[in-house]
Amino acid sequence: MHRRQFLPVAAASAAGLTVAASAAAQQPQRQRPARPLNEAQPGQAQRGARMASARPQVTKAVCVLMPVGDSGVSGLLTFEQVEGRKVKVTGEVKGLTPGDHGFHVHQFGDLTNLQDGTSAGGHMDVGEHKHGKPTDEDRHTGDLGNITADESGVAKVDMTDTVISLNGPNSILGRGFIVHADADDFGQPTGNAGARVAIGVIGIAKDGLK
Ligand SMILES: [Cu+2]
Ligand SMILES: [Zn+2]
Repeated sequence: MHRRQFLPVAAASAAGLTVAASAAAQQPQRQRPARPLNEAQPGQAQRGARMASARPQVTKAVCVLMPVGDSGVSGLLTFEQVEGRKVKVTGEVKGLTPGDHGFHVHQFGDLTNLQDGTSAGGHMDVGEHKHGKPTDEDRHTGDLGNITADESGVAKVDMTDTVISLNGPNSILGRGFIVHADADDFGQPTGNAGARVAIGVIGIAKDGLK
């Protein structure tokens, strides 16, 4: 489970919808829904608040993408934390073949193997999810789908995601980023996106701390 699933509940109560509240009043025995795994337990709330005040918030991160092997693919990605839980991803990747290319946050910001990029590990996942589309409820944390290169091999990136974060449990800081040779077809277990053609590490931007 992750936060995506409980946003609509919060939104509904914020909008003043009373249906759920009155239903609950008529059923006092009703069990509370299970608490999502990544929600703080009551005892942790105060500790969390203290840590948050002591620790600066990350508002912006960058990832310089470099070629894997002799792919000739490179790029620059910028991640901005917007509206609390959303991350806006922008940038450009060049040197690609025209068409779709898998685009994922991977487990490790480890560039020691630039020949095939395997040092970045598999898809970043907080918890245990299946591989999926960015819009799927059940997806790896790092599943950002595809980018599309034009005839000149350039892909402009402009997407917003509500699962990855620059702060908290789903933080992508220090993780790896991979662009693949082929399209992510969203098949199991990792989307059949083929070889890794560009790799980078996601780090805090120079002007990214508040
Ligand atoms: Cu990948
Ligand atoms: Zn995945």
